[in-house]
Amino acid sequence: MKIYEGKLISEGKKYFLVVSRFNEFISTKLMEGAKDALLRHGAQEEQLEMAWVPGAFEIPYIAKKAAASGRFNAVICLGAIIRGNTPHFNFVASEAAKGVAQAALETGVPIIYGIVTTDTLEQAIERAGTKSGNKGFAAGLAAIEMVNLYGEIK
Ligand code: INI
Repeated sequence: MKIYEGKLISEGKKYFLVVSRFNEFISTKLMEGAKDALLRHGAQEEQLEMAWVPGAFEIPYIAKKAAASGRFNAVICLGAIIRGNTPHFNFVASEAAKGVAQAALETGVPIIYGIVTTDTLEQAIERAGTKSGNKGFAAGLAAIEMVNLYGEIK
């Protein structure tokens, strides 16, 4: 059986990061984590571009535009959706997840979902470089793997 696996080499590939400004304290840490993963696996700073969007709800719109431009091997979506006292959280979280998945399927470009969805601010902090690692770093690794895997399957 032939098995396909994406290598963790980001050299020569271009990445676009979409980062939400809402809960910017968390999303900046996720962005730094993703960048760290890309650079430490061989990417050069010049291969990276990023955009700030107001909130996670707006992420899919810009992720799709970046993916459809054909200039990037992968798009990485980063943000933090933290539960509040109203149902707003549910709408933002489900639209962000649905929109990112839809953008990836429609463009055929790997679009990585690095948006943390948590019940509390503490849980978000835990996922932004403390107790539970940095989900941005994990999203960066997933992007590298998907780009290489995508290139493997002819
Ligand atoms: N945006 C987030 O990125 N995280 C959140 O936790 C959040 N909550 O809970 O409200 C949030 N809301 C803003 C939303 O993404 C849009 O920017 C806004 O509704 C304008 O369209």
